[in-house]
Amino acid sequence: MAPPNQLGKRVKLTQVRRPFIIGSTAVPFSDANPKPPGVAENHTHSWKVFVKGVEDTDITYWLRRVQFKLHESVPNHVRMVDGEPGKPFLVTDTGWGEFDVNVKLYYVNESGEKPQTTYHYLRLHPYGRTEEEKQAMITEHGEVRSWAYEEQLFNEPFDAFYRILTAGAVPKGWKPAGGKGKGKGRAAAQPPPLPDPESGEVWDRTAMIPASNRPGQPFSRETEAAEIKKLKEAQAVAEEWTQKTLAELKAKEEELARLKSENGSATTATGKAAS
Ligand code: SLL
Repeated sequence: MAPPNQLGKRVKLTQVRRPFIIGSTAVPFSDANPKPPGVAENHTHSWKVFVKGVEDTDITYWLRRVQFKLHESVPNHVRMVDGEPGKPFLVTDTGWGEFDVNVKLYYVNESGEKPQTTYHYLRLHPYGRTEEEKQAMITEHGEVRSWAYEEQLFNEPFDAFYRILTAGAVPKGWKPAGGKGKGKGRAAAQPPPLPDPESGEVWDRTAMIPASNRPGQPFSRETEAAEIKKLKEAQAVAEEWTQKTLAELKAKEEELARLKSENGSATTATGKAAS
């Protein structure tokens, strides 16, 4: 971490959000995915676990390195991966079992942020709440994907880091043409103007997400809309249950009140009779 006095002040009342993906992909060994020589007899799958940008955009301008802590049965189970611009932070290996991967994110020095830990469960087998969901996961070579959309929030970032985060969007993989942006090459170094927000294009150094899904790019506004629809439907079901339960409760309370009053008048009647 850079010493705090070099980071400037914190930018108050400001939050910068950056989407990213944590995921794993596993494939069972088969003719289509042969076991490499030297891999242990009991290993059944090859797998990879990664942290990367949505649409494979660069995230190394805010994320410097990732430590993947694997299950202790995996040789050399703590893997440190340094960022390479535009490439995922990636670990590949083989094994026989599923486990929780401890994923520690190290931010760029200018951020002044401490590392943060998150988790990802490495899946080898199709999963889901229903048999149908599990079946839907099975692909041609038995590949199992467990990918999650995440958002990194930077609250009141330091001035120097805020400037890095907001230095300006550039098309994916864009490099200034000619030199390092000094002297003559300078005009050519300006990135083109931003695309129309509705175009669905995704640029580096932004929080953009694509308009629709494509193979290998499952997170988009389309996915978001489908998720919102599912949540609304679930909310409607939950509300219906609540109404039904409340109606039942009311009926029971009325019944209780009726029985109590019947009981009360019976006691009074008995009391009167006895006196
Ligand atoms: C289980 N909770 O007990 C899991 C642990 C561990 C899987 C699974 C090691 C591979 C290797 C491996 O696949 N470990 O020997 O390199 O089911």
